[in-house]
Amino acid sequence: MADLAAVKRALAAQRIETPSWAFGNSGTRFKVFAQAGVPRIPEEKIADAAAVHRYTGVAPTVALHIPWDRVDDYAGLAAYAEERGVRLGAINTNVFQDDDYKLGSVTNPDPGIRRKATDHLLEAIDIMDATGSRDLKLWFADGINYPGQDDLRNRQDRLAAALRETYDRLGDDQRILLEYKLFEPAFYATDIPDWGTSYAHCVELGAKATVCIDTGHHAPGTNIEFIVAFLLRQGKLGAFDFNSRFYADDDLMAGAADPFQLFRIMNEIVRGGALDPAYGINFMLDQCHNIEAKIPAIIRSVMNIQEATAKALLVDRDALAKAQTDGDVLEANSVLMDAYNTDVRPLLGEVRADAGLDPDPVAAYRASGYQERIVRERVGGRQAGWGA
Ligand code: RM4
Ligand code: MN
Repeated sequence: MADLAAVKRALAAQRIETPSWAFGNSGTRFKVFAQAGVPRIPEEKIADAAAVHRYTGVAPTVALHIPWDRVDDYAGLAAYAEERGVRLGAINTNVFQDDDYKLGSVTNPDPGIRRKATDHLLEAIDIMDATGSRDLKLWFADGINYPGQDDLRNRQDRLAAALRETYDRLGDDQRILLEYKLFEPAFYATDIPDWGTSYAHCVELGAKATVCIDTGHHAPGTNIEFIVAFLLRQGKLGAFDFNSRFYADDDLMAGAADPFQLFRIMNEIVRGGALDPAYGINFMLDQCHNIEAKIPAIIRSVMNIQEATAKALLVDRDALAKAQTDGDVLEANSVLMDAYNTDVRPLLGEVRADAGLDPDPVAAYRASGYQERIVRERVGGRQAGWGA
C-alpha cells in the first residue's frame, strides 16, 4: 500500500508551469475566435497565470515566448510577476515567424540568416539573465518540403553549430531544453523530428542540455512513457510540454484526450523518482484554448495532471514488483489498473483544503468574479494572441 501521508506531501509539492501564450487568442488556420477579456499585454497574461496559481496552488511560474512577450524592461516584468505571486519561467524562442526563415532558421543554407536566428537564441539568454529564468526552451520549425531541397547532413551540422554557440553562452544555472516534433510545418523532413535526434544533440552539448517532451509531437500510437523511462535512465529528461492531441498537434487540454496515457507518463516519473521539483524537470503546459474559456481550461489542465500524478503515486510498488518478479502478468497489470481506476478527486480536495484552497478550483475561479472583471476592464488595445 502507498503511504497516504507521503502521497499527499508529494502532491502538495508538485509544480506545473503555465504558458503565457495559452492565455491569448488562438485558433486554427481557418479562424481565430476572439474571446472577451483576453490579455492585451504580457502583464495581463501574467495576471491570468497568477489567477491559475491562486486557485490551484501548484502553478507558481509562467513561461514567456519571445517576441510575443517582448517588453523593454524584463527585470521589471519579473518584479511585476513577483508582486502577483508568480515567477517567470522558461523563455521560449521564436525563429519561425519571420519571412527570412522560409528555408529554415539555424539550419538555413544562408549564413546571414543562421546568424540572425542564433542571435535571437543568444538574446533569449540575455532575457533569462534579467528575469532569473533557468530554462531556455528551443523548438525549431526547421525542415524541408521536398527530397533534394537541401542536404540533410549539412543541416544537422548547422543545427549543431548554433546549439553549441547558444550552449556556451549559458550561465552556470541555466539550461537548454531541446524540443522535437515529428511533423509540421515541414512536410518531408524535420530537422529535429524525434527524441533520439534531440537526445543526441543534448549529449553532444553537455550536462546543461536536456530533452523536452511535447506530448503532442509524436506519431499516433507512440509509447511516450517508454521515452520518459529511457530519458530518465540517461539523466536527459529536462521538461514536458503537456497537452492533448486527437490527431495532430492539437494542443488541447492536458489529460483530455487520453488520461490513461497521462497516467502512464506520470507513473514513469514517479517510478524514476523525478516528481520532486528538486529533481529539476520542468512540467510545463503547451496549449491553446480555441473554443473554451482559457483560464478555467488551464486550471482544468493543471487538475488533470494532478489527478494522473495522484494515481501514479497510489501504485502499490511492492505488489507490482512482486507480481513482475513472479511473472504474474495479470496481477501486475491489475495492480497498475487499480491505481488508475481510483477516484483521486477527494484526495486532491483534501490536499487543497490542507493548503487553504478551495477543493474545487474551477468552481472557485468561476465564483471569484475575475472573469467578469477582465471582460469589463480589458477593452481597447490589441488583444494578444498566438503569433501576436
Ligand atoms: C510549437 C512548440 C513550442 C511552442 C510553440 C508555441 O509547436 O510546441 O513548444 O513554444 O509551438
Ligand atoms: Mn511545445
